[in-house]
Amino acid sequence: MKTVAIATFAVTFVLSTSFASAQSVNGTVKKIDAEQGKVTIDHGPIKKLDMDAMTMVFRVASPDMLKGLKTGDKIKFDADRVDGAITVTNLKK
Ligand SMILES: [Cu+2]
Repeated sequence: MKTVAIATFAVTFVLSTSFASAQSVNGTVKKIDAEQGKVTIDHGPIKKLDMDAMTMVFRVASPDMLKGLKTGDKIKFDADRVDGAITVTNLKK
């Protein structure tokens, strides 16, 4: 039965990773601070961070993520706690 157990684990792993990557949050860019590497986003609920919808400032993992972004843009993003700061780890328009 060992093979069955391994197969079950593999399926569970694939399902959980694809679920995690589908967890993008919808938001609207309210303000961009490229110098500080920060962006203010009016965002929907973020289950992972136990957060309701609100407008707040995020750090960005890389300043490059702010390039081509402007106030009013609708975005999809992922956020996580990095060194104690809520950080946008992935962002797309
Ligand atoms: Cu928030």
